[in-house]
Amino acid sequence: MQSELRKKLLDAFSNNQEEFLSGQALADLVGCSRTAVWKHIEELRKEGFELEAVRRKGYKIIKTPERVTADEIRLGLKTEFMGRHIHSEDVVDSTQKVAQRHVFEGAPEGTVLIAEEQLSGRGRMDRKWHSPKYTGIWMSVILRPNLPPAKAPQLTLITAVAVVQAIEEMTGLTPEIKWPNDILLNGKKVTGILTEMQADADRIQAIIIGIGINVNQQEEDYPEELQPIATSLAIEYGKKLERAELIKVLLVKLEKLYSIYLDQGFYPIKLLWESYAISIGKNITARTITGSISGRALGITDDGVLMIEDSNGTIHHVYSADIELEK
Ligand code: BT5
Repeated sequence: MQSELRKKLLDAFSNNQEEFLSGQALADLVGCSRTAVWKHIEELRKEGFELEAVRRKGYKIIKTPERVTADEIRLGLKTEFMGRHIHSEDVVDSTQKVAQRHVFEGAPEGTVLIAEEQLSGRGRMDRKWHSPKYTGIWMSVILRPNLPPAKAPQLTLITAVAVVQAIEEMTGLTPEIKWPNDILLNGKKVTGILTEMQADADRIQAIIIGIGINVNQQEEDYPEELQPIATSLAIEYGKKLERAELIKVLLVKLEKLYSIYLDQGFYPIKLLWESYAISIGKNITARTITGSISGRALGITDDGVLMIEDSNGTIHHVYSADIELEK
């Protein structure tokens, strides 16, 4: 009933786009009281609609929220399985959590969960991921590769290459990858990837790849502590982007790279990954849970593990860490 009223209200605005509609006119068109109209207008505002209100003239919608719906993504999506099952929600705690529920219910490979806003978006080690409404791409992809759990980190690297290629195609900008999961433009983070796994001792049951892309934020949209380290495509490219379009391009790239990986192994991906990586050949410090290792980043192994050579010539294999580049 409520949504029926909302639909009628939106129809009334759509059919009279150039005009202001008074509360009474809207109430007549929709068939409800003026108080009900007013309540729905407040709801629309909360959803991101901008309405101009002029005394004695009424209301006019001047801007609609830039929603991304599952239907919009399905329309013209050129993939075989990636994103063929897609669920979009307005507000979630974390798309990773929503994905976990779908995994549990048997969601097929390539299932995608997206949300307009995350209230508890997370990064690695339970760090927070800032995910404000309508500006970014907050999505999780479910994969079910028939692989041993040790291979899971490779999926982060495959995804990073797919994101870089998608951004390249949409903007002409070439982001850089900072091992293992940061994608940077002009040294600031534009995308973070979080790979989580459900596995038996020797087989992966499901991998959930969380991808957070800052698309249309402006600098002031970030909390102060993120402003020096975070950026968005709109900031770097100078123009807002259609998020649905970027998602579609990304799903195509991801499907392609993932299929290459399943057919030919990690080597072709490794070559691509290294061509976009900033840390290779540089002096870096890797902070791991057990301590720090400083030295020269040699590259990644065929399994996606980072190799660092310290000043004694010892080569360390790093599976998980935060990387700092030496200036
Ligand atoms: C990551 O973690 O970079 C992984 C982020 C994954 C987010 C996606 S969104 C969809 C899915 N659902 C989720 O709940 N998560 C995934 P990490 O490397 O730990 O980096 C986290 C750090 O990045 C934070 O501690 C901040 O310093 C910084 N940060 C937080 N929000 C940011 C943002 N929007 N842009 C850039 N940096 C951010």
